[in-house]
Amino acid sequence: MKKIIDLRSDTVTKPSDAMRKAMFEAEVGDDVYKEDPTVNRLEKYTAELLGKEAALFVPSGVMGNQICLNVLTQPGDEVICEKDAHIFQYESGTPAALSGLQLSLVDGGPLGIFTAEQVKPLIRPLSAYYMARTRVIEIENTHNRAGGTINSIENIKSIAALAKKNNLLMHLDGARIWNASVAKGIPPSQYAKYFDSISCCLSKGLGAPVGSIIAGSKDFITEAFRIRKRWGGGMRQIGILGAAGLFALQNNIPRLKEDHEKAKILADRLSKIPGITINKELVQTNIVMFSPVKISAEKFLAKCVKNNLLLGTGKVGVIRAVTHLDVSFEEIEQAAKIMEQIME
Ligand code: TLP
Repeated sequence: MKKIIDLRSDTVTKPSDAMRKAMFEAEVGDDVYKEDPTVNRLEKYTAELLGKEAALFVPSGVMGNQICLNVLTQPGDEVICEKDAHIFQYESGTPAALSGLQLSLVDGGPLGIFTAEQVKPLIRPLSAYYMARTRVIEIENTHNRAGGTINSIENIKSIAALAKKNNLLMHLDGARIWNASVAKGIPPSQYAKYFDSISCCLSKGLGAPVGSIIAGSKDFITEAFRIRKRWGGGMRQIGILGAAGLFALQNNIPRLKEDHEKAKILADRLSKIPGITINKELVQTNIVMFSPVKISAEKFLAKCVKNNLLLGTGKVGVIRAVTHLDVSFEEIEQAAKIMEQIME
C-alpha cells in the first residue's frame, strides 16, 4: 500500500521509538498532589528555558491559552488580539464561554502582525466605567493562520512597553514559539520576557503525543493550578506524558530547522505550478499557505486525498501544508509532484 503523506498539521506526528522508551521508563506519581517527579522536572526545565519562575503542564494548547487568559482577567474584561488569532478563530468561543471576556480585534494584515501604534487607540480609558476594561494584549508567535509568520522582538518590545504604560498584561500564544526561536536564532526566553503568561505546545513540531506548558510568575502558576483543576484538567500519573514532553524539549528543538527547509522547498515548487498562487514571503517557518485558482480548494483537497496526500485548510479558499518530523524531504518532493500533476 502506498504511504500517505500527511501535511494537515504538525500535530499528526507519532512518538518516536526513543521517545516511547523515555515514556516507558518514566518515574510517575500523582500529579494532583504534585508528586509526579517527571512532570515536576518537565515544569522546572520549561520554566528555566522560558526564563520564568514557574510552569504548569496542561493537556492542550487551548487549555493553556484559556487558563492564562482566565487568570489574567476578570469577567467583563477585554483582550486585544489579532483578527486571525487562534484564541479567536479556533478555540470554540472559550474566552466568552468560560471567562466572560470580549475580544478586540486588530488587523495584522497578511503577516498577522500588528503594531503598538495600532493598539494604542483600542485601549479604553479606565475612567470610562461604561466600557469594558482593557486588560490583556495577546500575541501569537508564530502566527498559525497567517502561515507561521514570526513576530520580531523589536515589535513585541514596543507593544510590551505600551502595555506597561497602560497597566495591561501580555499573553503569548507560543504554541510554535520554538519555530520562531530556531528560525531567528533567538532563545525562547528572549521572547518570553515580554509576557506575563506564555502557553507553548509540546505536541506540534516537537513531536510529543500530548501536552502544552504554561509559564509565568509563581503566583500566576499557583492560580493556574486551581483553574486547571476547576476545568477538569487535574491529572494523575502523567509522568508517562511528561517524559515525552521532556524528551521533545531536550531533543527536538534544533531539528525544526529541517522542517523550515522543507517548507521553503515546497513553497518554491508550488510557486512554479501554473494555477497556484502563493506568497513565498509568508513562508518563514513550517507552514505553507497557497490557493489553487482554477479549481476550488475543496476539489483540490479531494484530488490530493485520492493521491494519498493529506492537506489542511486555512482561511476560505486557502490550503495549508505543514511540515514536520514525520515527513521526509523525499516525501515533500513527492507531494510537490502530486500537486503538479493535479494542476496539469
Ligand atoms: N492548532 C491546530 C488547529 O487548531 C488549527 C493546528 O493544526 O495548527 N495556538 C495555536 C497557535 C495553535 O496553532 C493551536 C493548534 C493551539 C493554540 C491549540 O493547541 P491544541 O490543539 O493542543 O489545543
